Amino acid sequence: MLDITNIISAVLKGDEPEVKLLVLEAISTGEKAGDIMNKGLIAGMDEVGKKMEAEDMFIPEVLMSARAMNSGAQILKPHLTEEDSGGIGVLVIGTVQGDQHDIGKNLVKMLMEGAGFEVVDLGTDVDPHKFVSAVRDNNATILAMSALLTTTMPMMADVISALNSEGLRDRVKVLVGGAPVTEEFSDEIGADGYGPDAGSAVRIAKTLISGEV
Ligand code: B1M
Repeated sequence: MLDITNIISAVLKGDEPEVKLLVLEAISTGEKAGDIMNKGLIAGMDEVGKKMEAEDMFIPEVLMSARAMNSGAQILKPHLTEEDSGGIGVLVIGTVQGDQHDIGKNLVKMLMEGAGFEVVDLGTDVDPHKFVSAVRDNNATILAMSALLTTTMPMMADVISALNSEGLRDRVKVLVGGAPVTEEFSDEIGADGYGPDAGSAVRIAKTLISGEV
C-alpha cells in the first residue's frame, strides 16, 4: 500500500501533478477515500497552516498547496459520495463576507451533493443579503455557512439576523462550520446545527431535515 504521508509532502510542496498521481495510486491500491482525504490531503493542509503561522510559508505557496489539495479532492469526489440521487432538499452554501477560504466549504458541498442535496453554491465573501435572497429564491431547506477567520465568524450571526428580519428564519435550518467555529458559538448565535468536519455536517444536515432535532 502507498504511504499516505507522501501525499502530505506533495501538498506541502504545492506539487499538483504529484498530488493527483499519489491520490490515484492510493485509490488503486485500495486505500479508503476518507483516509486519503483526512490523513493525506487535510493533514497536508494542516501542515501548511502551521508553516503559514510560523511564517515559513507565504500566500503564493499556500495557494499552490490549496490548488494541489483541491485537485486531489476532485479525484476523490466520486469515491466519497454515498449516493448520487438528488432530491432530498435544497441547500444553499457559502463562505461568509470578508472570508476567501473555500476548501472546507467545497468539501462540504461535495459531500452534500453526494448525500442527495441540490446544492446552490454562492462561493466566498458572501454578504448577508445574498444569503437571504438565495434562501428565498431557491426555497432552501438548509443554509450552510463556512468561516475560517475569527474576524469573519460574527458574520454568521448577521446572516441569522437578516433571515429573522425577512421573516425567513422559521423556513430554513441554519448549519455552521469552519475551523474557528464551535458548538458553543453555534448555540450562541442561534444556529440549528454545527459540523466540526464535512462528514458530520452531512449527518447533521440529514438529521435537521428529518426533524429529529
Ligand atoms: Co488562510 N488562514 N488566510 N488562507 N488559511 C487560516 C485559516 C489560518 C488559521 C492560518 C494560520 O495563521 N495558522 C489563519 C486564520 C487565523 C484566525 O482567524 N484564527 C489564516 C489567515 C490569518 C489568513 C489571512 C488573513 C492571511 C493574510 O492575508 N495575512 C488571509 C485572509 C484572506 C481572507 O479570507 N480574507 C488568508 C488567506 C488564505 C489563502 C487565500 C492564501 C488560502 C485560502 C485558499 C482557499 O481557500 N481557496 C489560505 C489557506 C489555505 C489557509 C489554511 C492554511 C488552510 C485552510 C484549509 O483550506 N484547510 C488555514 C490554516 C488551517 O486551517 N490549518 C488558514 C483545509 C480544509 C479542508 O479545512 O476549511 O477548516 P477547513 O474545513 C474543514 C472544517 O473546518 C469543516 O470541514 C472541513 C473538513 O472536513 N468545515 C465545515 C468547513 N466549513 C464548514 C461548514 C460546515 C461544516 C463544516 O457547515 C456549513
